[in-house]
Amino acid sequence: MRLYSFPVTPNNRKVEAFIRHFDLPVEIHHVSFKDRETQSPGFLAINPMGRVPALTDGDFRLWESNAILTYLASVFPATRTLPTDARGRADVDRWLHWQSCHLMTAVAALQAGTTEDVGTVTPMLRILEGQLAGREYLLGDLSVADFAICPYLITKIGRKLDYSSCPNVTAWLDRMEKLKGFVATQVRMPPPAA
Ligand SMILES: N[C@@H](CCC(=O)N[C@@H](CS)C(=O)NCC(=O)O)C(=O)O
Repeated sequence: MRLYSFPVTPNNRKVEAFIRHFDLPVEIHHVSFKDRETQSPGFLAINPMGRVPALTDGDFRLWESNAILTYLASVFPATRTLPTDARGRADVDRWLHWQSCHLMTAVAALQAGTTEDVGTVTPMLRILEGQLAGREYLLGDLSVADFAICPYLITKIGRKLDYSSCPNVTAWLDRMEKLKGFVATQVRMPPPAA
C-alpha cells in the first residue's frame, strides 16, 4: 500500500497519524506541490481531483481522507477503531460527515482569513464537549473519528480558539496530541538562523 500525502494539512495528518500510530505497513510518499506532482497524469489517474491524501492498494485507488481512514481500519481490524455493528458504524459515519461538512468548512474559513468570526466554530466545540462528557475518546474507545476530527483543532488556528468552557475537549486534545501517531506527525519548524 502507498499513501500519497502532504504533511502539514489536517486531512493528510489524520491519515498519516493513523498509519504511524498503528505502525501499519503503508509506504508514505510526500508529494511535491512545487513540482505540481498532484497535477501530473500519473497522479490524476490515482485521484482525478488532483488532491491528497490518496491511497493505492494494488490496483485499488482511493481518495478522500475519511474513506481512506475507514478502509485502513477495515483492512487492519487489529486497530479496533471502526465498530462493525450497524449503530456503532453509523455513529462513526456521523462524526466523519460532521467533520468534512461542518468542522472543516468552519476552520478552513478561519485559516484562509475569510472570516475572523469564531461564531461558527464555538457551537461545534460545545457539541464535542457534550459528546466527550464521561468519555476518554469521542465514542468511548479510540476510533477513526478521533483521528479525523482532532487534527483540525490542533492546528495553529485551532489551538487559538477559546476552550475555556470546554474542559473535556481540552483534555481530549491533550490526550490525542500525546498519541504516538500525532507525536510522529508534528511539524517541527527549523530553528531560527543564528
Ligand atoms: N475532502 C478531501 C480534501 C482533500 C484536499 O483538499 N486536499 C488538499 C490538501 S488538504 C490538496 O490536496 N490541495 C491541493 C490542491 O488543491 O491543489 C479529503 O478529505 O481528502
